[in-house]
Amino acid sequence: MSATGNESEARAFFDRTESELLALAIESSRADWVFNTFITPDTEELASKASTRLIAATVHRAKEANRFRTVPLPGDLARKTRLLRLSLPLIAPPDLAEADELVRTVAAMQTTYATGRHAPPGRAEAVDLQELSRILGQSRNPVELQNVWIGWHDIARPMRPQFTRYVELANRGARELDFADTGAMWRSKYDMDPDSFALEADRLWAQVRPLYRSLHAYVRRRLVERYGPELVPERGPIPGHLLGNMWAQSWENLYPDLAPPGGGATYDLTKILQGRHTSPTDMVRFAERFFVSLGLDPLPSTFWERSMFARPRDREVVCHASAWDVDAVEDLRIKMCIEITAEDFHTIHHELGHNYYQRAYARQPFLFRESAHDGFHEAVGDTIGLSVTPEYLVQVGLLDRAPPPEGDIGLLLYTALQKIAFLPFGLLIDRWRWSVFSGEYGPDSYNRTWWELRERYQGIRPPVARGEDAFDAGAKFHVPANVPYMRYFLAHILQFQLHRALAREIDWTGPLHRCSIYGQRKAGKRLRAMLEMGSSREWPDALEAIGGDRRMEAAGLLEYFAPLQRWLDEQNRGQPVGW
Ligand code: X8Z
Ligand code: ZN
Repeated sequence: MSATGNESEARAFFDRTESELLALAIESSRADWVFNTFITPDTEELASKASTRLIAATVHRAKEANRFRTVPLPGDLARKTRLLRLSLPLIAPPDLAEADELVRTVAAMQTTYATGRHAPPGRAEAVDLQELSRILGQSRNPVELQNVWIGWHDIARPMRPQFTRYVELANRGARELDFADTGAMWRSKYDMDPDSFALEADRLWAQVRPLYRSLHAYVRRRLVERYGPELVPERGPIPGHLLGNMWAQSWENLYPDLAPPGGGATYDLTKILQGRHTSPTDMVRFAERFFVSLGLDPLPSTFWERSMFARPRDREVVCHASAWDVDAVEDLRIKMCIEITAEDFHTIHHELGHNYYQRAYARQPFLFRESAHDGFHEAVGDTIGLSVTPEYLVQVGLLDRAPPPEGDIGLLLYTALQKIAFLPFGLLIDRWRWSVFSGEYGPDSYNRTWWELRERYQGIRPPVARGEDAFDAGAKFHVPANVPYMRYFLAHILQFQLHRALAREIDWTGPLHRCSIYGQRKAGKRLRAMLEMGSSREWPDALEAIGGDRRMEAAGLLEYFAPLQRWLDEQNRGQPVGW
């Protein structure tokens, strides 16, 4: 067949396929929304059914599209041929019973996670993850912390056999589409071969690892002072229940204990928001106004009518924050159990970043309604969050006066506890899952290997010995929910790269951590150009559209934290670093 024959055949095929998959994706999204905001056996079943239908159709069409893989096609069609088989994070086996079992298993694990409860010491009734997280963030009583940590991690025990079966069936699905396993499928989404991507992640980690080790050493020393060397080894890994977060993935709740002596007079955004009786809706309005200040449109009225901002009292929901574009055009929503805290203020910006991305690429064909790669999706809202500077808070009336630059080490330390502490965690979740999917880590060593990686990358250990009867990876949302995690590692590096690119766009000459693009239409235009591309081009093109670079690099991050790195080096002089 002639090239033009291939081209017109392929074009007709993708037109048909995209409208078919769009309809199924919307159906699945609606069912999933109802499941996520009203968990019952019925909604679990309906959501599973709709998801199974979408997966089956995607597999069917992806196999048909195999015939285009070896013929020359114009750029857009060649790209669609590549993206179709990568469009879902879960592929089911062809056998209908097995497909059904796989999708139901994932839904069941999600329900277990979302409905997990534990009664902390001295409390008669069991409480949810939010309440347990509050205790973990605020208590400094190691007995209570350990109890709450174990209580939550134990909710994942029953997932172990389900997870084992899920790995088996998901791999069977991925092989149907010619991937070695589900991990290889996840790693194939970055416009390079899966092995090169693994090396790329390592390359980025090597750039930021020294800063993480410095932060770890400083934090460990302060924790030794608080809890004593019996609990916190002076040269070893830190017990994970003492870092202010259930997964030790970000440590900003420890800030009051860690603030630079004398120089840490910053401000407490949580106190400010609570003092002003800010409502969840007010918090979302702040974030929306930021995007609008860049020249983007206000959110549609349906966003305010259909979003879920608070945990309902009368039903089980998935509280883990997420952003939705239910009709893949205008029906944007977020689902969050908002608390009036600085942490949730940032998470709201994160979620609206997703919504604004979704809306910007809504005019692309269905298969390009995605981010450049998934790290970009996770980075956009966080990039805006980096512009929540003291000067910005003054501008929007949340702060009377910006603190003097002497307080900047405090500010940087706070941000590092949020974002530098996160990096090894962001990396290791999928380092672990890739090895699980490849069969290198089997069910008989799930927990041992999990803790080996936690220790190697993060330098933390569990509060008590955890055997193979536990399934501690399952106590983190994205594992039972089958959400790939490397995207967050990438986003934590990329957001500084994007922030620096936008700072340059507005000719910013001050320190990066004091730069806010609030109200800067010129920066908004750049951002928008990148967002509107969706996944129509390879991600280096998107990166170039915003800042000129074609590679992901940690240079922006390292520049942002350079003053803190110097300060940490001084603090750590003569002290043990590493574990
Ligand atoms: O899951 C999220 C977002 C939704 S995409 C709230 N994040 C990761 C997490 O909570 O573990 C954002 C940062 C990392
Ligand atoms: Zn996100």
